[in-house]
Amino acid sequence: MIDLRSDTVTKPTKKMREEMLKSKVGDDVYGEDPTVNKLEEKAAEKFNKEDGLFVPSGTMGNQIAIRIHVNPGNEVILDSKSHILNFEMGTLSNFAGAVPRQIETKKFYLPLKDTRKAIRPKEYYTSQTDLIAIENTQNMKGGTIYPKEKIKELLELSKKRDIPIHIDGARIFNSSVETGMPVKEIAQDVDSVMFCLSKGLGAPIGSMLVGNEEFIEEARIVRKQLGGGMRQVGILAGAGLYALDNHIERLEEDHKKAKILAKELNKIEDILVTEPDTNIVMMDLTCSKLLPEELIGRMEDKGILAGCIAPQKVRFVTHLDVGPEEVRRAAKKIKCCFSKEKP
Ligand code: TLP
Repeated sequence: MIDLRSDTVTKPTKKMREEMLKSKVGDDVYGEDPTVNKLEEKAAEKFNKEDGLFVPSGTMGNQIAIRIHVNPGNEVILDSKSHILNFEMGTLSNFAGAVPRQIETKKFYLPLKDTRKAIRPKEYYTSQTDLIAIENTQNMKGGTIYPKEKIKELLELSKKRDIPIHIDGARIFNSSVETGMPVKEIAQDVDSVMFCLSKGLGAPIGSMLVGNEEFIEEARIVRKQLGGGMRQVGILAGAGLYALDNHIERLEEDHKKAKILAKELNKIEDILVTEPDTNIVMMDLTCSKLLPEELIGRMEDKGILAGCIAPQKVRFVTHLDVGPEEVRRAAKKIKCCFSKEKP
């Protein structure tokens, strides 16, 4: 099977497993796991933030941040296509008591004017806006990079109106590698960032939260409330450290593979595939006779896995475990799935 459902499917490499095996461990709830401590320091350093926290998943990282930034009943401004809103099971409302104020936009950023309008007035009888959450790269928008100048605009607004900004940076290293901008620059002055070790970076489990000391101190408490306090978890932190040391630059290869795939798929009639910024290729089937579910079934019969994460759209994600030749092979087979007769 050529698995292009997500970059979450990557398996730890032999070298990563060796590193995991060597990792020193301790009880992290007591703060005694040396490998976790090292990983948290390293993450904070990379982002030029005061501190970091290892969390089991990206969802938990985002939700901890929302819980800290937002008072129950208050609002978080986010894109209507954001992962936080669409794929985190309503946890922002269920756990943090936050009200989503979503902005519908076809752009690859939150337009300043719309964001300003979405901020609630400072009246005691309305919910207040406590957070702006952005995503970089943007999953449902085909792995697009959130433009740095647009983050700057939001930061000015956020300072003026005293509203923190959180980045769901599950794939922020893809954005960094593609733009050549270090993550500390992308996330400069932003209040908190979550990034995933378990996606393109290839670790089996784990995400990180970074922010100031006070934020991370609170995050540690909220993580424990959620049952996310882990014990001898250095074996996983070891994988994370290995990923940060060895798997960042190689993300460029995933982007190249995505471009190859997109170019080939674009030759198919009646479908639309835009040139990917990073490692996510979105195929729009609106004008095709084939339904996404049908295509997915046909592809599966030919040994190719992909996902349908939005209406009329099929998503392909390139990653560490799929080489360029496999991607080319996949493209050929996918093309056959569009021939009139069921292949
Ligand atoms: N995304 C997964 C699915 O949930 C859709 C994927 O396959 O892409 N933020 C963003 C932008 C994400 O894409 C994801 C995972 C998360 C947060 C959550 O991370 P996990 O899966 O570790 O909870």
